[in-house]
Amino acid sequence: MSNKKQPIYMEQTMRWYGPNDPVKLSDIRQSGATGIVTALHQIPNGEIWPREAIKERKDIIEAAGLTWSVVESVPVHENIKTRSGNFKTYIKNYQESIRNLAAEGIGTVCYNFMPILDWTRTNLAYEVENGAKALRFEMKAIAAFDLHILQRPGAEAEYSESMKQKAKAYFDASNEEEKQQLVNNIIAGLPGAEEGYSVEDFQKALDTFKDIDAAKLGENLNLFLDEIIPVAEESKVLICIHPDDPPFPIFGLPRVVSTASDYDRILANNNSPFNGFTFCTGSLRVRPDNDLPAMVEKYGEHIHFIHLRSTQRDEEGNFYEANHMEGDVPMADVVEEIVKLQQKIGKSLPMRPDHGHQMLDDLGKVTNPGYSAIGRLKGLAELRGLEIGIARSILNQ
Ligand code: DNO
Repeated sequence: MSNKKQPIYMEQTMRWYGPNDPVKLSDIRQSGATGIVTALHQIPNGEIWPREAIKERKDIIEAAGLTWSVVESVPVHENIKTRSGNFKTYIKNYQESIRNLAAEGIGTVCYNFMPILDWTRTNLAYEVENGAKALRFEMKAIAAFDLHILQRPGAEAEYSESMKQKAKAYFDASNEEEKQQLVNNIIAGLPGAEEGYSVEDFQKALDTFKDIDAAKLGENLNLFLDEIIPVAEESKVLICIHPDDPPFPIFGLPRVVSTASDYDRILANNNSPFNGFTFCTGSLRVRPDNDLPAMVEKYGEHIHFIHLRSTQRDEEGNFYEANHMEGDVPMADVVEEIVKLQQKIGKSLPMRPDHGHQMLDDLGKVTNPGYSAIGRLKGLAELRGLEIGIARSILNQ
């Protein structure tokens, strides 16, 4: 026994939305997680995160016996994505927030570069076959919103005839309350999204991207990183971009972090070890062309943070969030690559079990969609066991 090598395991973390989260730090502690992933959601997008506010939040986390491991997210202001308005000030503010986080000892920052909307789902209570509830993305619901509620100019040309028919049927069969629910689900802002919109404001926000295609947005991301990564290096803060969710264009908006070639482009611009990725398996695997174990192997040294969850897709682009060990994500293969990576780099990577079904007692509670306690606890328990089993079998044969 004694001559067995001690494997390096992932750092188990959970997302916490701050003092108003119905899932308390004490609940998270009981899950066995040791790290917290959170953000100062009260600070308006674009403003500097003051050192005192960071310290105050960190103290609350530490008083609960936990560590603030990762910031998810310091949001990127829309003006930075379009390089318009006050973008220069917002970039300076972002640099300052990184320095302030570093000064408080927080060394990993997640962000995304999705225009206007953060993650998008159409149904937040899709009942799976055992009665638990999952998050779902349905193409015909997106098209119904786009064509019949938003009535976005040019949208007609972006859907096939059969999708247009399905969208019309879906819209006609929905009552007012259901239509309102759909609007809220799509544009009011899911947990963690720092912006919410009315239908009118949403169209105005879309208009700000009318001259920005994927090439331009990719360039704007590079220009942002040109200014952020040197500060990250100086402050020793790992910066990690979350993939697009879903990883294909919606509402005519460009996407720049959906595939391995997007990863290549980001690293070709700046290959610093501080420039990296939040490897979100559930988001990436909505595209069948993303080979997740191969991506861990290839980009491993730039993977600074891991979201483990699964999705189940169909040919039309619909998907729902499957149990962590089911669906299209080959979870055991992914975890095996992560185990190998950690031994290779000699470092434990922070991981959170992403989302989870609303189940058991949580079905009767008000929860943040995707972030109820029990579903994530189940995910974490399964992932922890999977990792231990794999590490033992590949490292101690
Ligand atoms: C959803 C999350 C995203 C993510 C951001 C990162 O559950 O994974 O909201 O936090 O896109 O900036």
